[in-house]
Amino acid sequence: MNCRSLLSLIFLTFFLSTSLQAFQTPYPLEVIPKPVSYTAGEGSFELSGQSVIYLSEESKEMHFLGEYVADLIHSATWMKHSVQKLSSAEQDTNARIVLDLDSDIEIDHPEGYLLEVTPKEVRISAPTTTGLFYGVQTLRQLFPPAIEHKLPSLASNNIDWSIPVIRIKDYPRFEYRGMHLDVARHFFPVEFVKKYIELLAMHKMNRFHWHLTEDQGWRIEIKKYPKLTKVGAWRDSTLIGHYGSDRYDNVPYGGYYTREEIKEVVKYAAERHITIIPEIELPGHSSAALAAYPQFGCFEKEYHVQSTWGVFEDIYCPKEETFNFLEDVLTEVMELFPSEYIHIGGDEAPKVQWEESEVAQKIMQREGLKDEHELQSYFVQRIEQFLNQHGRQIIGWDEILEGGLAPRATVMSWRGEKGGIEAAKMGHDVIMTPWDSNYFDHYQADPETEPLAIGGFTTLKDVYFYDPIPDELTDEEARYVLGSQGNVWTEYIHSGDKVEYMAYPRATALAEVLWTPVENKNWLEFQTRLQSHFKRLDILGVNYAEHYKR
Ligand code: TNX
Repeated sequence: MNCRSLLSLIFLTFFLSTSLQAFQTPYPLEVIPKPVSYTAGEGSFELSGQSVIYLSEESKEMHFLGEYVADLIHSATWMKHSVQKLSSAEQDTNARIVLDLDSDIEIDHPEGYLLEVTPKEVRISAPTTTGLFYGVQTLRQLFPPAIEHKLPSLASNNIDWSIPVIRIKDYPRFEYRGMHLDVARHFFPVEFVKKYIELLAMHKMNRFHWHLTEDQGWRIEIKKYPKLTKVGAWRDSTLIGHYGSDRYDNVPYGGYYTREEIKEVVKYAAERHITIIPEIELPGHSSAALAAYPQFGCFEKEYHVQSTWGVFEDIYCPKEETFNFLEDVLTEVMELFPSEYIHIGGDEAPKVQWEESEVAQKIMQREGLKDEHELQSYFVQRIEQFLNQHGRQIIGWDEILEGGLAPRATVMSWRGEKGGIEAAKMGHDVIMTPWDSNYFDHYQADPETEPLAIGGFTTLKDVYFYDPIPDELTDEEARYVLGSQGNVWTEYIHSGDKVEYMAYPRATALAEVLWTPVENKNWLEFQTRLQSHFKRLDILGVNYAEHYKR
């Protein structure tokens, strides 16, 4: 057989197997990310006005879950379900929804769940409330998309709210399932951030990486250093068009989150089983902080909150005053964010100012450091030690490998997977965010027809086919890859609508990469599921990109 016919045969086999898989599906389970396994049965469960939501035990978290389900149903259907403790349910004859926290169920995964639908009952069982929450998210997607209405539509009476008998067993492939948002290049208000988080929860993502400081703006209130937001949160002007256009709008721009707002967002995320990882950039990307407190730079010069994009030479000076300042800042950050991980940036830090600074050079001599990369490593290690002493761990961009990796650091690999592979081989935890598949600020279709973006080209399909485990790693080393994340840098993203346009549907593909076993993934069938998912996103008011809408 020649090479061409062999290729055709492979293609045909692949095509038949993928399409057969789609047809064999006993019931079109339109859930994203696709569950691990399920079996469908006969009949269906009818929601009724008399149904009750039962909790196997009473706790704040269980009540939140019960009310979350009750609200979802009530706001779309007018059917009001009471939330009660399970014991009172024994004689109950009406259809019921049971949330059962059960450490003995046959799911050997802390985030897994079992969802069993019979004509009489919907039962979600899980060893943790996190598992229950994911079961609830699946239940949500078993209802028709109209369940997403926040006000019942006139048509809601005619909607069939039943769901078919089914048994779903499900758990995630990766423990770190994240999305990032840069709120520094452009600022997004609390209401938008909450909407972004709720969407992550719907897709069973569990980390929100909140990029809070940058050259172009400092976005988190710090009590001890009020100028960080009084000065650092505001820039005079913003670049118009692409990098290098040299055109500016001359409109002052800024904003920041107060401590109260941050607490509100952290609580909102925690209720949705999402950990927020705050990022405080150091030693580079720090123009805004230095504009507020120039004494922490190496030179007596005027620093500015930047109004264009790129990499700037301004950098924190590695002197004791700077470490004291950063430790104070991080102390307040730790007060606000319970996350074990704090992201400390570490990327794109030019060393020119350190080369030229007597202070920096003396510190290098004192510490016996051979070059400025080692000085960066010294800087990061001091911060790591401080955070470790307070029970926290650092994550840094892959540049933290240069000059020596801090002993317990987790590496976020963005310049491809190289840094991640190197770190995993050294026994460090890794989060994969390679720019060619995970940068949702890149174009997703022909730039000619797309709104302005930074560049690059990453289609929905590229995201769907990304696998966070590189071939180069042995099984042992692959265990250090905790998962992956989509990054939404906002140099060219001025509004929440545009964030959604860039993030969706690419984030849905990433959610499936992170949750679903590889053997269950199917690109053709994913696109079919996506069609009803789009209806859901429509009702939720998500401004997703429509290239894959049929
Ligand atoms: C690189 S990813 C950056 C960001 C930019 C982004 C634009 C990383 C660690 N640094 O500062 O916003 O590219 O795609």
